[in-house]
Amino acid sequence: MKILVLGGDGYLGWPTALYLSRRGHEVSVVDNFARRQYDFEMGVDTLVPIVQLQRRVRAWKEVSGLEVTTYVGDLTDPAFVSHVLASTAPEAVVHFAEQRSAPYSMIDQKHAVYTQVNNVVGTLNLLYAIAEQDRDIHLVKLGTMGEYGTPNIDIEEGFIEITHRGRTDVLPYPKQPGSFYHLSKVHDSANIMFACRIWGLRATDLNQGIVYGQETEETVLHPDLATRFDYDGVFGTVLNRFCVQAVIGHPLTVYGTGGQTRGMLNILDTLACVGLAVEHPADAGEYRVFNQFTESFSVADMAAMVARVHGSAEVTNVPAPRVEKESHYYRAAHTKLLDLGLVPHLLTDDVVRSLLGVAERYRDRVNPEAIRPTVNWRQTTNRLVTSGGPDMHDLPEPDDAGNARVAERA
Ligand code: NAD
Ligand code: USQ
Repeated sequence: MKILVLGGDGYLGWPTALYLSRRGHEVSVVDNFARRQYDFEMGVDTLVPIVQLQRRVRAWKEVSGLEVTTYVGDLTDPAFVSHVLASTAPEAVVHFAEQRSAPYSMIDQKHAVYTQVNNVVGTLNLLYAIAEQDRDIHLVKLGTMGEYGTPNIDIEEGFIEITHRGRTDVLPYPKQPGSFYHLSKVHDSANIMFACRIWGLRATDLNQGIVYGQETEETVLHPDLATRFDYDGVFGTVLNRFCVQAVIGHPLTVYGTGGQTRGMLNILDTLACVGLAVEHPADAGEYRVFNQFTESFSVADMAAMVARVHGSAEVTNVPAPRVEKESHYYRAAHTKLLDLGLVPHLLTDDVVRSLLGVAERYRDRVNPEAIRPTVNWRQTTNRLVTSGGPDMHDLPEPDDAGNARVAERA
């Protein structure tokens, strides 16, 4: 198939592009390098070094003999989106290209607005381009399990049957996301579902859990094929962070009591799930939702597991920088990808050991200053990692007026 991978320079987009290319698909990637810019902005860097996209693509050609075409541009530019779609005439578009960090979206108003404009407008431009050029194109969109939040009932895959005053309907599952980033995904989902309804588009919304891991069958073939690995307080995700922290002797930063439970998956399963979705397209006019995770764990359980496998890592409870339930019910359906044939890579001690191995290999590149969480959800203004802002431990408890006391300090 001809497949366009949007966000193909990112943590997940790049290895997915290689995976699809190796499976015989004709792959083009799009990116505006926004992710690399966030690193410059915050003064941090990926733990595993990555080379420029053009060099990555050359390395892939050398190793595999396969071509991947690149387009550099921004999805918020409708002319660019239209041009790329017309030039590639894809059968499927895999859309990873969004600002994906919850803390980044909560830094301040500017970052919240940027996140929602970038994500919602980019997706809307894409929906228009598909509707205008070829309504048969299957949109595979990366959403998030965080769209649902943590309700006190079972989470279904996208839709729930509700009986109300004697009448029954199947309705979109209620959404209670936990950041302006997660909210951008909710807005995307509503827009995509609407576009399927009015224009007959076909779309799969992959509500993905938190991904861990860095190596895939393709990225290990050459050092220039490596994908990024983030451990900083803004972009690093929980399990990847804990492994880096363990290796450099930093206590594992459990936020609050660590009772937050989340759906998790191995990066290898991200690739497999996207492949399954692409190769089993939605019907014309169908908007379907797959919950893309394989297991759920509490944050405290993940810290305990990393500490045990590592042997000498300590765990610390950091005052919770986010506003989230630390003790809650969590049971989410995730059968649709299994029904399509997904064989999950589960989180075993060996997997944790291999993550620790990646961190160990690059431990000299770790900047311990980048580890502490710097974004407090209760404030409307936070300072970035490099600007010498106050340590989270020093922050005053928020009062009812939100920022009054912080403003006083400033
Ligand atoms: P990433 O930031 O590494 O990759 C996203 C890529 O998209 C980056 O290379 C970035 O430069 C590009 N991009 C952003 N805005 C763009 C725009 N307007 N135009 C063109 N390119 C743009 O993120 P990731 O971890 O690879 O995540 C990919 C997708 O998967 C995101 O949509 C994210 O929300 C979703 N997701 C990620 C995780 C996870 O744990 N990493 C979990 C669930 C869902
Ligand atoms: N957490 C800690 N300590 C840390 C880092 C995080 O306790 O050092 C906690 C957080 O408070 C949260 C949980 O771990 O309860 C997950 O945090 P995270 O930063 O690993 O993940 P999150 O902010 O939810 O975002 C990540 C990706 C995002 C994706 C989402 C999937 O960055 O793109 O959408 O995972 S999900 O969580 O299912 O919504």
